[in-house]
Amino acid sequence: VERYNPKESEPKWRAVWEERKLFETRNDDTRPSYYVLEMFPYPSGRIHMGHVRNYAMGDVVARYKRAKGFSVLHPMGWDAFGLPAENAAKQKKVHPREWTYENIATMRKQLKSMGLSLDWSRELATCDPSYYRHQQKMFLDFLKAGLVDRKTAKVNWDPVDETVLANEQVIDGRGWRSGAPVEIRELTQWFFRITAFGQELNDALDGLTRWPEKVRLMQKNWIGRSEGLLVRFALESDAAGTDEVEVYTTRPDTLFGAKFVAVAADHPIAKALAAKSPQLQAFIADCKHTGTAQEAIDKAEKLGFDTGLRAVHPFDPNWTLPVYVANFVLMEYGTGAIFGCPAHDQRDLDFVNKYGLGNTPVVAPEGTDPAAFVVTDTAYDGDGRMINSRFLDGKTIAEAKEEVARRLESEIRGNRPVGQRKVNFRLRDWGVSRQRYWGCPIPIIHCSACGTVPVPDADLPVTLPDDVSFDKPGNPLDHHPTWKHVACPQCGAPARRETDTMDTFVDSSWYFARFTDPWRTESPTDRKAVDRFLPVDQYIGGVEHAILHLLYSRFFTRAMKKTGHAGLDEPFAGLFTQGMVVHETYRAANGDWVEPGNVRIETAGSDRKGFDVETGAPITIGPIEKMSKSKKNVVDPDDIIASYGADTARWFMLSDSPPDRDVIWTDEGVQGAARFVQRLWRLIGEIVERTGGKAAQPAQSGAAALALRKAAHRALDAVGADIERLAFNRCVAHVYTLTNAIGKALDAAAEKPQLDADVAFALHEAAAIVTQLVAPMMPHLAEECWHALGQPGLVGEAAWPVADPALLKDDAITLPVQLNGKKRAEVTVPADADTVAVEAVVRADEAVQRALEGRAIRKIIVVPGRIVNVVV
Ligand code: ANZ
Ligand code: ZN
Repeated sequence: VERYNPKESEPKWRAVWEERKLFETRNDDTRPSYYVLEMFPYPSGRIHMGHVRNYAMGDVVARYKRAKGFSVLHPMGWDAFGLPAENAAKQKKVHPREWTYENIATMRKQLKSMGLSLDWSRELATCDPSYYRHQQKMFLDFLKAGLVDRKTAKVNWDPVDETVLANEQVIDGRGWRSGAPVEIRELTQWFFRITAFGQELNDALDGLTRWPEKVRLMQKNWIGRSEGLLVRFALESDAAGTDEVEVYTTRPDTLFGAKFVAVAADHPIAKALAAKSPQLQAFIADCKHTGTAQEAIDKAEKLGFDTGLRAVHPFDPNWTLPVYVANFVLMEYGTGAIFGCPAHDQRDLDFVNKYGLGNTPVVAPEGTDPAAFVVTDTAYDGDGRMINSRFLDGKTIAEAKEEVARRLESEIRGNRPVGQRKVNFRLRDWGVSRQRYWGCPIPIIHCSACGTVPVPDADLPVTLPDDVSFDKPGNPLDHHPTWKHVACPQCGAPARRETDTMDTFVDSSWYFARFTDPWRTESPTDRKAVDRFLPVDQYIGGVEHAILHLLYSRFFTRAMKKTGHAGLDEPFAGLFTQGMVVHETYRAANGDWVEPGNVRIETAGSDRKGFDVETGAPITIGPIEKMSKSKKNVVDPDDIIASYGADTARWFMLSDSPPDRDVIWTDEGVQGAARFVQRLWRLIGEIVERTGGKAAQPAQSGAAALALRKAAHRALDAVGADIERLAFNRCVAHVYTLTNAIGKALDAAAEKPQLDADVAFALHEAAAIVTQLVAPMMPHLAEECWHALGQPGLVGEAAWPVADPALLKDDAITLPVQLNGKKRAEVTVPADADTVAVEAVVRADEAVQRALEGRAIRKIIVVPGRIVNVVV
C-alpha cells in the first residue's frame, strides 16, 4: 500500500465538498435542525492553535449531527471591529478597514485548509455596513422600548489611548493596553438597560442545564443578587441637612455588632458636610484615585474621615455610632451607606483596626464557647449562633435576620417603617459608548433644539467615513472635518452626529441570530429563520468569555424578543468551554525566549535536554504555559498543516486531553497522530487487497468474525455516545481499540491464502465503520478510505451507521462475591445467566470454598449484574 499523502488528498476532497455544496444549509430544509457554533474569531492576523482546537471540536459535532440526519447550521464569521485595527493604523499607517479585511482573507484561507464543514455562504463580518446597519436599527428599537438610557457615569479613562475602559480592562489601576494609570471621569454615555433583566438573567441560569456549572456560577456572582434590608439610622444632629441615613445590609443579624456607620465619598451627606470642611473636601478628592474597578477598591487601604455626626442604633436610643466617609463604600451600590460590623466583615475589621473602634463578635461557630470567641485580624463570616445580641442570642443567622427584619418593618418612624426588605443586584447597566473610530456608529443626532434625535430608518446605515486620520489623539470621528455636521432630522437646524461608537461586545451579542438569515436586507432577522435555528444547540468557546459575552448575548436575546426580532429568551441551549493549548517554554543562556522550532530536544530516559538547532548551545526547558507570542512558545497551525496535513493536527488536538482541560502540544504527540493516519490507511489498504471489496453477509459467523464484528459495533456505539457528550479524547481511544482489533484479525488471517467469507465480511464491515467513526475528526482521510473501500458516494454524505444491538451484548460479566459483607472472590458468568445459574457458579467457586473454611452457606443473595452476597 502506498503511503497516504495528505498534501494531495486534502485539497482534492475539499474541492469535492465545495463543488457539491455539502455544508450549505437551506432555510427551507424540513428535517430537524441542529445549530453548532464556535465563538467567531477576531481577525487579528493569523489563526492560532486555540482556534484549531475550538473549530476542530465544533466540526466533529457538526459532521456527526449531519450524519445523524439533522439539517446542521455551522456558520463562520468575523468579530471585526475593535481597537487593534486602530492601533495598526497608527503604527503601520494602514487603514483599519484594509488591515481587517486583509486579515480576514488570510484567516479564511487558513480555516479553509482545516477542512471544516462550514457553510461559508453565510459568512459575515461585523464591520460591514450590511451587518451593522441592523445593529443600528436594533439600537433604535431598544431605545423606543425603553431599553437604552443616556446618563452620566463614572468611567475609567485611559489618558494615553484616550478612551473609556471597561472595569475588566483596568489591571492594577492601569489601562490594559497602554499601561497608563487610569483616571476617573464623569461622561454622558449610552447604556443598555441590562439591569431591567437582572432577576430574569439570574433565575434563568438554573434552567441552563447544558452549561458548565462553573460558568453559571460566574454569571450568578456577576449578577450578584442579594436579599437584604434597608435600615434607617436616625442622626443626632442635622448638620448635614438631614436627620437620618439609610443603609443597605445583607447581614441585619449583625446589628448588635455595629461599630460605625459609613457613607460613600459622593453621598449627599458627605457632599453637604464637605461644603463646610476643606479637610473633608481633600479626603473626597483623594478617594477618586482608586478607580471604579471592584478589584482596585478591594485592594486599596481602607480609609475614613470621621464626620463628627452620630447615628442612633435602631434598637437602642441610648447607643450611638460614629459616622464616617469611607473610600470603600460605593455610591452606586445599595444606598451608598453602610453600618460596619467588624467582627464579621473583613473590610470593616481592617477599618476599625485602623481607627481603634473595636469589635464585638455577635455570631459564634456552633459548639464554641461564646465567652471565649474573639476576633482579631480575621473576620468570621461563617455559620453559627447569635451571641452578645440581646433578644437574638441563641438564634441561627437565618432566624436572627428574619427577627430583625420583622421588628424593624413594624417599627414606624415619621410614617415610614424603619426597616424594609430589599433585593439588590451587583449588575450595572451596560455602558456601550466608546470614543473610537473602528466600531458601529451610534445612530443618534444631537440637536440643540430637539435634544437627542434618532437617525430616521431611511437614513440607516450611518456609515463610517473612510477618510480619517489617526495622527491626533482622541476619536478620529470627532475631528473629521465634515462627518459629524448634519441637519437635524426633526427641525432641520444644524446639528451634530453622535461620534461615539458601540462597544464591540454589542457586535458579538447577536451574530448568532444573524447567521440564521445573513442575506436579509429589510430587517436584522427573519423570524421564521430565527425560530427554526435558535437556540444554538451547541456553543463552544473559551472560558474567558464566560461572563461578559454570554451575559450580553443573553440580554440581547431578551431585548430582541421584546422588540420583535426574536422569540426566545436564552440564545445558547448547550455551552462548552474548551481548555487552552499549552506548550513548553524555552530560554537561551541570555534569558531570551526561543521558538520551539529552533530547539532540538535530546532525551535520555526521563531526562530531557534542549539545544539550539543551529549553534548547539544549551537551551533551558521552562514550564509549560499557554501559547503566547511574548514567550515564543507558539506553534503555527500553517506549519503543522503544511508538514502533516490538517487531519493530523485535528486528530492530535482531539486525542490528547479531555476537551475542557488544557492540551499540551508536543512534537511527539503530533508525530504519533501522523503515524496513526498512516496505520489506518495501511489497514484499509490491506483489507481492500484481501477482501477485494464488499462481500455479501454469510449466514453463519465463526468466532473470529464474530469477535471483530462485536469490536466494530461496540466502538460505533461508544463513539456516538461520546461525541454526544463531547468526550472527543474518549472517541479517539475507542477508535484505537477498534483499529487494534482490525490489525489482529488481519494478522490472524495472514496465513490463509483465501479469506473465509465470514472474516472477509467482518473485515470490510469493520473498515467501513472505522472510516465513518474517524470521519468527523479526520474528514479528508476518511473520504480517501471510503473511496478505497468502494463505498458509494462520500462519507461526508453518508448516514451514521446503526449499531446492531445483538452485537453490543456482553457475553460474560464478572461479579464480586462477598462473604458476610467482605469481598472474597469474583465469578465470571454469562451475561444472561439467571439467579439459579449464578448461585451454582458461586457454590462451585474455589475461592469461595476456601473462604468458607468449612462453614455452611445459609443464603445467597444475587443482585443481577452487580454483586453476590453469601451469608454464612
Ligand atoms: C452589615 C454587614 C455585616 C455587612 C457583616 C456584611 C457583613 P452583597 O452581599 O455583595 O450585596 N455594602 C452595602 N452597600 C455597600 C456599598 N455601597 N459599598 C460597599 N459596601 C456596601 O454585599 C452587601 C454588604 O456589603 C452589606 O451588608 C454591606 O455590609 C456592604 F457582617 O452590612 B453589610
Ligand atoms: Zn432639531
